[in-house]
Amino acid sequence: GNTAPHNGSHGESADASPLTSKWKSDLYQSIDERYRVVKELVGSEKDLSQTCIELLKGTNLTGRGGAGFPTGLKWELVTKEQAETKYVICNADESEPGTFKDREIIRHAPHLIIEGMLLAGLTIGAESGIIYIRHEYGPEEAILKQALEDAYKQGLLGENAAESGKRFEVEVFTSPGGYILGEETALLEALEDKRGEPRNKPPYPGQFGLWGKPTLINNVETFAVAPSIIGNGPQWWADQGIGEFEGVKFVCISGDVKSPGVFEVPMGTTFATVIEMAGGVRDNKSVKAFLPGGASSLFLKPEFLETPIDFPAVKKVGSMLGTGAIMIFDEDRNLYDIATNITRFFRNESCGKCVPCRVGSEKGVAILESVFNGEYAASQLQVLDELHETLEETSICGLGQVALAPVISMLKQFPEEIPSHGN
Ligand code: L3W
Ligand code: SF4
Repeated sequence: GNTAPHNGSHGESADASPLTSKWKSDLYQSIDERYRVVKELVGSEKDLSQTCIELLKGTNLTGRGGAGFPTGLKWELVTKEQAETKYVICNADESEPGTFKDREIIRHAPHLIIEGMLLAGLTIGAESGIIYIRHEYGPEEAILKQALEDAYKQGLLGENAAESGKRFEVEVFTSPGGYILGEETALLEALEDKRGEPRNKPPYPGQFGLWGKPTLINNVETFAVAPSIIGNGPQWWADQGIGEFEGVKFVCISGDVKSPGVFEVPMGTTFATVIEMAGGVRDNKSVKAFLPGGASSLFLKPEFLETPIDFPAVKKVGSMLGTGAIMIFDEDRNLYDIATNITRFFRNESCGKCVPCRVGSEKGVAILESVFNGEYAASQLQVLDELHETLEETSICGLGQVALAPVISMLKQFPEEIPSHGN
């Protein structure tokens, strides 16, 4: 792969993001190199569909929305579906607390997302793509619309997309708002103008998606890295990581660090290194705990800060990399309070479709608050284990399944944080 240093200049954005200098040249192509991959592929003799699937399957790329389903396999499954109409959807409804990487990618490299969607459309045999964006991302939506206009002007999108002889169009849809609408099937319901509640899965959107048609849904970051992988090959992707770890990851770091922000890091970088990149812990305090992958992940002790950033590696130490949203809590933070607040968030965002999640998340918050206020003895917290088990087994979507997991991980690992009130 071409790893020659690039000065990061990309044409139109004068906004000096802290992110800019952290991007690698191969991902962050200059304006002249835009849409290089799709143009090369369309111009070659290769079967574009088969090539894209093979190259993606040749890597360990997994979905960057947090759940980590293998990307190449997803593209292949949707390709194999027999249907006249298929859709490509980019999930830009970034709402997981602590997660703001997709916003940076949209701001600084919208053309990579469009190229990724176009490659996906030509691969699976879809003629339309939709970017589903959260409504608070107004400035980013404007950037995307400008980039789409440019892509149409260049002939990348339209009746004969990139001179492929095939039609591919992309439009932006603004989410009506709400965390749960980022769940892929709730997102589909919202697009169909229905109440935004998750559907039962299976069938997965790959089989039964928008208007019942096979639909490929990927996260912003997944689409943005796909062209580089397809253009440079699996070995290049593997080489981007440190040692045995493959590829790159966009991480967001927030909480008690001096300069919260988004960084593109090689897989295998440690959490401790990302803290350093963010200027270190605020006021030179020490870390009491951290969340490696957003509000849905499990709390980890500081001894795990040396864990390499990688999906299996974080799983091995008992949490998950999720969306790559690293939240740092210093020695003076009250973890009970923080974990209760996370539980409140899920309680508030529960769509109410299933009873265990609707009632259970409320019950969880009530128990946590009662112990905090001294109305219940701390021993009551044991009930949360059973409640979590019920929610995990009976909730139809990820929200209910993980609603109580972070607080339970906190209680188990940091029992000293539990309010005692002398009992
Ligand atoms: C075909 C199969 N496709 C799975 C597809 C599925 C989906 C993807 C992952 O997210 C996570 C949770 C929370 N044939 C398939 C298949 N798929 N099996 O793979 O599916 P799944 O069900 O594992 O997860 P999910 O519902 O996509 C749940 C996390 O999301 N979360 C919050 C996320 C917030 C953001 C954000 O703001 N950006 O991502 C909250 O619950 O941790 O792990 O495409 O169709 N056999
Ligand atoms: Fe709605 Fe919760 Fe059920 Fe998900 S688990 S569908 S958020 S009630």
